[in-house]
Formats: sequence, structure tokens, C-alpha cells
Amino acid sequence: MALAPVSAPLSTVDGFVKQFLQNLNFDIGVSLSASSRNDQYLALAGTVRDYLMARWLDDQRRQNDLQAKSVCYLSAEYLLGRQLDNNLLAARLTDIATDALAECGIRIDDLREMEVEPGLGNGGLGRLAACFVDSLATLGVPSIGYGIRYEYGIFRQTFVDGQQVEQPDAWLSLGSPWSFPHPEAAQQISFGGHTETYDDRGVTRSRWIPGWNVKAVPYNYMVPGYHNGRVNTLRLWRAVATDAFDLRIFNSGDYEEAVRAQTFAENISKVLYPEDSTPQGKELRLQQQYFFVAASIGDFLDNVLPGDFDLTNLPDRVIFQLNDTHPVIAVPELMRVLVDERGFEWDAAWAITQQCFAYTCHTLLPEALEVWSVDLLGRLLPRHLEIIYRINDDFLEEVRERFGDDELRIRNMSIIGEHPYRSVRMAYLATVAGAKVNGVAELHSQLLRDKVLHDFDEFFPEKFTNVTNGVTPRRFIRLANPTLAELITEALGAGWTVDLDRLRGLEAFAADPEFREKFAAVKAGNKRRLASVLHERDGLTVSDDHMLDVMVKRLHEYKRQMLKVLHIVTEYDKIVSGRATAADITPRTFIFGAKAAPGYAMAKRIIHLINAVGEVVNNDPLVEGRLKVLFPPNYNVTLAERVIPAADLSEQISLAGKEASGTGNMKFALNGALTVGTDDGANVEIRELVGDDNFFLFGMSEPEVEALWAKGYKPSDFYQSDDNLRSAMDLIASGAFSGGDRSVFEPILSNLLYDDRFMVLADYSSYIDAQARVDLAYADQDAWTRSAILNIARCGFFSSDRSIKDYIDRIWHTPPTL
Ligand code: 26V
Repeated sequence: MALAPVSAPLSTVDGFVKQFLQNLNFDIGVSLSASSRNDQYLALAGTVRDYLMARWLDDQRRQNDLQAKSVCYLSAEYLLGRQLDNNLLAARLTDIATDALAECGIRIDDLREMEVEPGLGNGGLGRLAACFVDSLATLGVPSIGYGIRYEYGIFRQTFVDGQQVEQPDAWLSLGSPWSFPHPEAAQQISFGGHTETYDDRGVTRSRWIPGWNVKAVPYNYMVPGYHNGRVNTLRLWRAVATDAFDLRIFNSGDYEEAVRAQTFAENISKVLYPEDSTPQGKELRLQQQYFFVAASIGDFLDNVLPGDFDLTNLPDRVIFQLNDTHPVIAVPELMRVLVDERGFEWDAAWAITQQCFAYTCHTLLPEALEVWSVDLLGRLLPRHLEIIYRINDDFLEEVRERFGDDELRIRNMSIIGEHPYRSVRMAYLATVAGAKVNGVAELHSQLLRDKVLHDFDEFFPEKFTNVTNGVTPRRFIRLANPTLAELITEALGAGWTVDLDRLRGLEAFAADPEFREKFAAVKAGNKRRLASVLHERDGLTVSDDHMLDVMVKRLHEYKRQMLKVLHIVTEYDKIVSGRATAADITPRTFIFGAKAAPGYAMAKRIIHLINAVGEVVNNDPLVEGRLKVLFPPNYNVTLAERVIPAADLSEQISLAGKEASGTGNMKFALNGALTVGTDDGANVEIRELVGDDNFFLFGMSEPEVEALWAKGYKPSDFYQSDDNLRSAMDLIASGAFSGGDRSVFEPILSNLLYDDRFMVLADYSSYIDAQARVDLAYADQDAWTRSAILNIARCGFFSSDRSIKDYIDRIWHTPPTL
């Protein structure tokens, strides 16, 4: 039965008003006149939800009927951003809702501001997962996103005296209108205990006798496709104590212990680990990982597949995509289910498992490759450790067969590492188990094959492939930049939102002075909008006539925010030392957005320095307001949607060979910012597409970086031989930005001078040259605008729809079922 009772009237203003008021009265329990903004926001969200519901149920029914092969995207992070606008857009309800609320005397913008974004991710990896579920729904691919419903997402960043202070992100505290809990569909997840062998009709088998368990309760989120009537599901798991656990302790009369047990269980989904790039090896983190993948596999097998499904055919029905190593414990979990619970022989189970997983690697930093100590893993998941050992034994046997007793090779390829302690190398496990392994940009995939996973590439070259990342044009053009979207539609007609290659059509308009003028007006409008957001949010002032030079991304040494700081200090230094007057300097506002992992001391120091430089530069009368440094705290998806469309210049300045892809770089180019960047990650592909004339390339290439390391890199040589660099660093060292205290930023400077792992000093002079080219180019505003338009026209490739199509063609083989 097709369900559409409430959806028909909702597509009219009157119907929408009626449903909105009904939700306000009956779901929220208030009258319009007594309602708060939050009440109104919740009722509005409920109304949008009601509209999508029929389609959602329809979709679930259709997926059930079709039994088509599905993608299960396993990701510990989804950095979703606000939902209201996205869902209105997908459902074509934006205008209707705006008018309906106006009839109730409510400005929809005021309600938009009420939504706290679900920040269930750290940075690029989590945001990519959110873009991918959007594209999967828009393309109509049968799929489920699986993850964790953290009670606290990424911390809220504040600054106290310029230093980062983290506050908890209680994103659920005012209600969570977009999710549907389903306690009846909970999965029981076990941990600890021991294994034992037993005789099964003459065959010795192993089984797991767990020590404790928790319940995984699914919370379903709607993921509407754009204008296609499809609504997919994002299923995030919450940990709660199991009844049995509770009851046993209750019966023993130990109330306090029962409450403690509950807290212990619920801790598992309590908080997102705010680290990125450097795994901490914490037990709770492994609990989170196993918790969500065991629940997801259990859910798929129990609830998505029909009861009588023959699991021999599992690869025809599912591909589990592993978003980095975080979900890799799913591999031994599926083996355990097949062998221990469903009676499969080892080899048959392994053949199935190897076809059901694919692995995406998102890093090149060796310290980011996750390992778990055998000790910890064996304590928490003893049966899984046994299974991993067996997988490794079989695999190393194959390596021996192929390469002979090459012990060095075998040690290097072993899933079990021995130093500095015995540990499971999760990336290796994923590579051995996965049908495919992909990097996230051409350069990154190549470096994976050549370096990080070189031996594996020799062993199974057919496994390796590339899928260059992408971003959703719905959120990052349509929602974030509505005036640009209108201008594009005016020029190209509708349809480009789901076929981003059509942006090519803008090339012709780049030559049209009238179009350039309109584009410049859009950019100016976006700058004014950002100015008003930053003024209201943080009391910051953005001048109309400045170039907006933006660096927003997690704070990490490899991303080289320090290079940006040295550029700013160099400009400032020119003025204070009398080498230039303020009038010689192109007026620029530098905008930073960056959170540092709470335990990453150097990153936090760099944040402090950026704020300190801002404090001095912004207030020095010699500068005459021509340089400004702004660092709004708590950069998140919501702020990104305001900052990116306003930017003139996009800073993508990581050391070549370190940034796997980057996705901010794509968002900026698609919003008409020009990039100053190294040949790293997807920058390489952006530059190839937009052309050298429309991109400011600088710095060493990856092979040059390697060559300099091999030769012996001495950062102090660069300091000694470059007057500008020496002077800028000396200015920081002098205490000019720390009230005369020379000790505050000394650790940053000595790190640059004597270590400089990310070769900031080696690329400094090339960067300063590139910035001079930027100034020159910016002086010709009309030519700059032309370049900006060409950037947009040539970056359609970076739609996440294209990424998903590549995954389908190269890895998943799960065609859309529209
Ligand atoms: C590691 C860990 C360790 C434990 C705590 C939580 C955590 C979270 C993430 C990671 C790995 C970080 C890998 C990552 O974020 N890579 C980024 O992925 C983006 C999407 O592919 C890509 O654009 C960025 O270049 C890449 O740095």
C-alpha cells in the first residue's frame, strides 16, 4: 500500500500551517501564543518529518521488496551539520514552509538558528561520510549508513586569553526532532570473557563465552534524496544497559551497583573522541568500534535480510564499506558470526567475508595508522583475536608460497606487529580482508601503493584503486550559497545540482562582463552576510573592501597553519620595520577556523599564537586596518556554510604527500575562491582541472620533499639564509606577540628551527612568492572574477555524486534502484 495521507496537504501553505499548528499543540503541547522559539523549531522539524515519512516508509518497503545489493557504509563519524534546511530543500518545501510560518507570524530564519548541529565527527572524514549518504540517497542507491549516536559530539571550542578551552557539546539537550529510536530492534553486544573449544559431532570448534554485554538501540535518521522522493536511512546506535544485567544486580539488592552498571554501559556511546589523525589506543574507543559494527552487522543479517536467506550468497546482497580503520573489527566479527553462529566452515566463511568488505584509507601519516595491542584486544574480544591470528596465519602462508621464506617481507606484512608491543595492525587486516582498497585522491592512492601498503600492492595489485573525494552540491552550493545557485540556474537552467558537470557551461559566461558583474555582486553579498554573522556571533568586524583569505580545517602541524602565520607576521613585520608602509599592502582579512585535539599541545600553542598575532596586528595603528586576523571560535559545518561562500582565497598549504585529499579545497573552488596550494591531495586534481592560470601553486612536490629528507633537511639553513623569514621568526621570538614574554611561543619556534617535520621553513619563500602573485592578481578585480568563475565551471568533477558513481563502478557494483 502506498502511504501518502499527510503528505498531500503539506505541499500547500494551508496544509503546512495546519500540520505545523497540530504538531505544536499535540506533539510539543503548547499553543502558538505561548510557544518558545525552540517549541516552534521542534514543531517545524516535525512537520518536515511528517512530509518525508510516507516516502521513507515507501522506500523501506521498496528496498525490502527488491532485495537488491546494498551498501552498508560503516563510519564512526558523521559530521552532518544542521538538518532543517537540507531536508526542506530535498523535499522542495523551503518556500512553502517560509510562507506558512510567516502566516503564523514567525520568521523561519529565527527557527533555523535554533538548531544545534549534530557534530558527530572530527573533520574531513566525518563530513565526507555525511556528503556520501546525501549522494547515495540522491542517486537512489540502496544503502544504509551505520554509525554511533554520540551523546556528546565534537567539543565546543572557546577561547580564554587566546587559548582553546573545550566545552561539552550537549547537542541533544533541547530535543532531537530528526531521529526515531527503535528499542524493539536493539541488538545485544557482548564483550570480554574467554573462549573455549568444544566437540561438534567430531569437529573441534571454538566458542566465545562473553563476560558482559550491552544493548545497542538504533536511532534512525531520514536521509532524503534531492527532489527524487527517496529517503534513505542513517542508523546510529546508542548504548544502554541490558535488562538482564540490571535485573541480576537489582535482585541482589545492590542498587548503587545497578546504577553504576548502567552508567558503564552508556559510556560507550557517550562521547566522540576528539582526536583526529593520532589514534590514542584507548579501551573505550575499541569498545565503541566493536559496539557499532557488531550492532550493524547483526542488524543487517537479522532485520534487513529475509529470515531464510542463505548467507553463502551474502556478497550478492551487501558490501560493507569501511570508512578508515575504525570499523575494521567488523571483519573478524562477520567471520565469528559465520563460523561460530551459523556453522560455516572457515574457508567458506573467509571466501564470503573477503567479498563483503572494502576499505577506504584516509591518511598517509604513519602515526595515524591504527593499531590495537594484542593485550587489550584479547581482553575485550578474545574470540576476535583468535580469528585475527588465524586470518594472519593463513595469509602469511600464502605470502610464503609466493615469495619463499623472505622473513623480512613476512614480518613487514604480518597483521600482527611486534614493536614496540604486540599489536594488531588494523589497516593491514582491512587490506587483507577487503575486496578493494582505495585512497581518496589520485596522489594519495598512488602513495598508498608505492609506500604505505607497498608490499600488499605487490601481492594483490588488483585490489588497489582510487576514488577521489567529493562534496555534496546540495549543502555546499545550494544551501550555503543561494545567490550563486540562482545565478548559475539563470545561466544554465535547472538540473546542475544533480549533474555538476554541467557547470562547464559557465566557462562561456566567464567571458561575459555582465555575468562577471553579477558574480562579483554575489561574492560581495556573501561577504556582507559573513560580516553580519561574525558580528553577531563573535563581535568581529569584517571590512567590505578586504580580500578574504581563509584557512579553515583542523589544526595540525602537517596542514601548516604556521606557514600562514609566518606570512601574516612577514606582512606585519614589513610595516613595523619600515620596509613598507601600510599603503603598500593589499588590504586582507585572514580568517582562521580550527579546532585542536585537546591533547595536542603543539596545535594548541599554534592556536594561541594565531590569536596573539591577531590581537597585536588588529590593534596596531601603523597597520591602518589594512591587515586583520580573525579567528572565530568553534568552526563547524554551520559556520563553514557562511565562511566558504565569502572567501576570495582558499589556503590549502599542507606539505606535499601528507594531506590525503582535503575536501575544503573543493568546497572553496566550487564557491569561486582561488586556491593558493601545494601539489598535495586533491589540490593536484583541482589545479589540473582549473589550469595553472587560475591556481597559485607553490612549494615542493612530493618527490622533492622526499629528496630533501634524503639529503638531510636542516631548517636552520633556511632561517639563516632568508632575511624575511629570520626577521619574522625573530619578531615572534622577541615577545612582540606575548607582551614581551619570550618563553610563550619559544616551543613553536624551536620546533621549526630544529625539527620542522613538515618543512614549513623549506616552503616559506616559495609561499611568500605565491602570495605576491596573489596580490598582483587581486589588483585586477575583473580578471580575478573571471578566474573565480572558471574555478566553478571546471570543478563539477568534485561532486560527491561523482565519487559515489566511482564507488559503484569500481568497488560496490550496486546500481541505483530508482
Ligand atoms: C583517526 C582517529 C584516531 C582515533 C580517534 C579518532 C580518529 C579519527 C580519525 C582518524 C583518522 C583521520 C583520518 C582523516 O580524517 N583523514 C582525512 O580524511 C578526509 C576525507 O577523506 C581527507 O579529505 C583528509 O585529507 C584526511 O586527512
